[in-house]
Amino acid sequence: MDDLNTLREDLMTAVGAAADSAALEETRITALGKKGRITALMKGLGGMDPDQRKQMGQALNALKGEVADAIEARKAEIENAEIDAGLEDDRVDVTLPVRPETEGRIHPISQTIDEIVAILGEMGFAVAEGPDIEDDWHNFTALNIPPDHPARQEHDTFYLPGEKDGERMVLRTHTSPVQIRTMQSGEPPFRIIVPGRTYRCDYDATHSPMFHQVEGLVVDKTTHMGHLKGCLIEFCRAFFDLDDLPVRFRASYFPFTEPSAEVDIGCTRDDGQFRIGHGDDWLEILGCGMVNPKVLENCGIDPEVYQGFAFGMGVERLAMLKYGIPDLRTFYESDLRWLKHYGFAALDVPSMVGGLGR
Ligand code: 2NL
Repeated sequence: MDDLNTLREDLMTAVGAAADSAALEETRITALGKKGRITALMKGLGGMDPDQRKQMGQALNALKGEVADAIEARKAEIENAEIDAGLEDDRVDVTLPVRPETEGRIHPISQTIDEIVAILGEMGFAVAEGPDIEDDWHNFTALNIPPDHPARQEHDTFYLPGEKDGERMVLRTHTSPVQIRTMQSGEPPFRIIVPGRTYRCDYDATHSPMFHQVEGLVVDKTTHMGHLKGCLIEFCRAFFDLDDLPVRFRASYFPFTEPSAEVDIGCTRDDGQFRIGHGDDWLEILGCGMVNPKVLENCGIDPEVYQGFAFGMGVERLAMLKYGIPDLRTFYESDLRWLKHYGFAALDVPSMVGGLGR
């Protein structure tokens, strides 16, 4: 029995000292395994006389149960400790900086369109879109550009091969056909802007065969030239983020507006270097006018009841001026180094660029 007490102490000490699951399993095998110390003693019961066997058998069974219970208890302890350690290791440090990721850039054309739309959207314009392939009537005739009009030559039109309903289709030379479609299919008042791709057969340092425009149109019963001027002066100042930017309207001609004007902003120019803002020079940035009554009539709107103003701007030109991009052709070369330099981070959201109501 003394031997058993020593064995109990030995085994209990070993169980208590087992530091992990593997050590505990080893202790279990030492005690209760096929060749374990308790197992060996049990095998010896056969050679004992009945009284001794009964006594020893009970003692051994009790010891076996005690050791097994101790192992189970220790096992639970170890497992809990292991889970705790795992949780400790896995803890997330929310103060760590984010991992660097290769990030895309917003193309300056997209950025500029987003900025223009943000400013005019805040004024109450809705965005309208339409097809890049147009028929002659929506691109020209409805806009008071009849077949023999000299403006047709100036437009360097791309014609599609073949004919549809007996006429050649064109790649739209401006976004105006979208305003025509909007006026034809809806009821005034209209307050829309139309950003989109436009096409002209021309290619040099300042012309790309595909380029972008944003046009605007307001039609209502009392719309007048004061609205046109207020809207565009405010637009120019918000877009270039200059409260006191000088803006002037210079008489011009477009077949679809009467009267027509070009809008210039103040700038300075010293030996090639120029700066937008106060100065002794002017820079043309967009065209505009009161919608020609013939255009309203072509769209089924009574020009005796309604009048409107319209404007159009070239996105590439505005992007080049605002962001100092010297060569138009680089916009479409898809050079990643260029895009990294001139592009914008996706989080620079132009929610209200510069800002109306500053
Ligand atoms: C420019 C000038 C302009 C328009 C576009 C327009 C559209 C309709 C009716 C009347 Cl449906 N006008 N658009 C008017 C004046 C100027 O664009 O220099 N664009 C780059």
